[in-house]
Amino acid sequence: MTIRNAEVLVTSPGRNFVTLRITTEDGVVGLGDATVNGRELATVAYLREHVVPLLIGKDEHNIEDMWQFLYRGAYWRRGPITMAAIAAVDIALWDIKAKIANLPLYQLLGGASRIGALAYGHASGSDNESLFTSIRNHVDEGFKAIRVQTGVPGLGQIYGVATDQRPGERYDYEPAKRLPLPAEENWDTRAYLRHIPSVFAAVREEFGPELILLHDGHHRMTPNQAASLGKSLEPYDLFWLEDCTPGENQEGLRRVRSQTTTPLAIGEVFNSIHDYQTLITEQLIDYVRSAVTHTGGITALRKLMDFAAIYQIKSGFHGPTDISPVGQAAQLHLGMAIHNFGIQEYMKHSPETLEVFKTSYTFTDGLLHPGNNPGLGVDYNEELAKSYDYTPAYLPVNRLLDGTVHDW
Ligand code: CS2
Ligand code: MG
Repeated sequence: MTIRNAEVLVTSPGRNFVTLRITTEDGVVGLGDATVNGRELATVAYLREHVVPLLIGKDEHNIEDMWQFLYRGAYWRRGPITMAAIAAVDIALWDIKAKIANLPLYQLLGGASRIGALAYGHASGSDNESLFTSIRNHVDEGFKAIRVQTGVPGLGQIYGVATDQRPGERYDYEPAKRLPLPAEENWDTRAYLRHIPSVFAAVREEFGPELILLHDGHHRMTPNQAASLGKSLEPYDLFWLEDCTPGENQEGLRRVRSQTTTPLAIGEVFNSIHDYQTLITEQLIDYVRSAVTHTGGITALRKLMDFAAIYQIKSGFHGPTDISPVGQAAQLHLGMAIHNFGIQEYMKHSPETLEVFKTSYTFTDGLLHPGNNPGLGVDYNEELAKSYDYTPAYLPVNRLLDGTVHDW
């Protein structure tokens, strides 16, 4: 059997998504996610101009060969756009292989290693009161694990803080704004470092010791600042402190690791197993944050997790709304099968998005399950998708109070 057709589908139900649809000569369809937030059209062009012509007539069963062909054959390796394009092909081919086998994908990846995947949701508030409301909303929805982001006195809009929610209201935060230019946000790390420990003290006071809490430093601290925050958060028993310092400086984590026992998670902006070499072999992190879409697909992420398993490092796959339901389903299937699963990020997609992408995954008592439909279990409503035109959107840019550009 061979690949008869491959199409790059772009839609924007609330936010932009790029999906690759591969069809075999027998009409079996596979979907893959190639969404890179704020740079969507780059993967569209890479796929349409440089990858789709290479797929037609190829044997859809040879997933590893296809992966190597697209990675080594490109000569120019790695990077977010290349690896998202390869990921889209890889995910679609695994979807096809599982559909041909008439099995849910996790069965092909080794079967279920657990009854479900522990998931964490996003809670935020401009102050502690509104944060508590957001946390209660998530607890009421069944979340056992919650990421806490909060406003910082003196600073305006910052990362991860959605409009304050009323009781029962959905956390709705889309950082990529549909504007002609990136919005600029202000940042002051010292104000943040003074404020955050008091927030976790208040949350533990209000919700007790058992609720699983996570926090995202979003790449904003120096290694020494990250070490100091990690230490000051130790009394509040966080599941992890994420992206505490830019991960490109892998050695920088040695400083953090030597100063605190707060678990560390990194990797959502990484694109390759090579980005983790020092972090994993020196056990400088506890969780791999890569998303299947940005790391070359299921084939590559599974190898990364096998490497991490040797060092008892677990998964914490990146799952915000800019990972499409196709990408989320793919990493959920992988998360069900691998032994060293840690936790899955679950920022719920909008009702509009879930009308275009019909998913089979379920969320019960804090656990996600991919469902048992053949393949990924995601269908794409093309008619509806066509009604949502692509709309340029940018992630914000961050500036320190003196105007210096800083990590957003
Ligand atoms: C974040 C993301 O979910 C997370 O952990 O770091 O929301 C990130 O900001 C977005 O994916 C950027 O597109
Ligand atoms: Mg993050």
